[in-house]
Amino acid sequence: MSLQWYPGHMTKGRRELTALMPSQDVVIEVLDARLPAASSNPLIAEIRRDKPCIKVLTKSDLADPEVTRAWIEYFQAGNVKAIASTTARPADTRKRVMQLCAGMALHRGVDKKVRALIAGCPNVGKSTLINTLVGRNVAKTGDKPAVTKDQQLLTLPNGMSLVDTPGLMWPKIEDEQGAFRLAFAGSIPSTAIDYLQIGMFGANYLLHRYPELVLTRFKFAQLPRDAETLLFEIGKRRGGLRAGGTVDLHKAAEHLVNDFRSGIIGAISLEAPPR
Ligand SMILES: Nc1nc2c(ncn2[C@@H]2O[C@H](COP(=O)(O)OP(=O)(O)OP(=O)(O)O)[C@@H](O)[C@H]2O)c(=O)[nH]1
Ligand SMILES: [Mg+2]
Repeated sequence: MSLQWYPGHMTKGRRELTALMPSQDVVIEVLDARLPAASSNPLIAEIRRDKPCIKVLTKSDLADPEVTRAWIEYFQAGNVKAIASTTARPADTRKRVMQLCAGMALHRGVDKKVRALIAGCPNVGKSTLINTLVGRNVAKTGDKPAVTKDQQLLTLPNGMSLVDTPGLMWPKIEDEQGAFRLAFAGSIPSTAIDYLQIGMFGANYLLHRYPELVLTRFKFAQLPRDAETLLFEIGKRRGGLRAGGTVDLHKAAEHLVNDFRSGIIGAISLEAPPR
């Protein structure tokens, strides 16, 4: 699967990010804690170069805590710091990001106001993080990709400036596994990729990596033998049985994708750091 989804505003977003970068002290790169590698946009690394960076692994409430810890450790290096965040603990996130920002912009002098920009791929939680840092809802958020279409500059009470930026996708996604992870988590819209394909990917992954969560969530006596059987069984349980005993697998896939995204199946990570 080679995927092409590159809305017009992303070309503008990329240009604006490049123009903004030189004036900034810190880049807050937002990654989805469930897929920190697949949601790392190489374009952002390219534009950032060696500017100090805080990698914020958002939605950590939805990710496998042990795997998230491994990612945090994996990312720490020189002028790159990594932390996990969740909307369940906003005060914690605010405090840690502020402390790191202050520490990383020290070269400009203690009395200088820190300038930070927030970047990342679509739907990872950039605007939500802005709202957490500002302490009220100043940026529009939504549970689908490409909600933010323009840069938004905000000033915090302490004088620090923060820029929210539109999610940036790659012009062409070549890595099939990465594309499936992004789609399963909701960073690629369901209009750009087939739901059934995403559902099959998810079903396969969950069966292999989190079988016990699958058993519990869908109350199976035994584990379905493959991805298609899992979708079939989900379809049956959710009233997707059609006349003649066939199941609408598309509907079943949609159920599985939505269950995963909402966290109802459990705390699940889609990838672990290389060892
Ligand atoms: N469970 C959970 N959901 C979160 C968290 N942070 C953000 N979200 C949800 O993720 C979705 C996307 O959040 P946004 O802040 O709009 O994402 P964005 O990166 O600004 O997206 P674009 O502007 O489209 O690029 C929203 O439905 C948020 O409520 C979190 O820590 N936990
Ligand atoms: Mg946004």
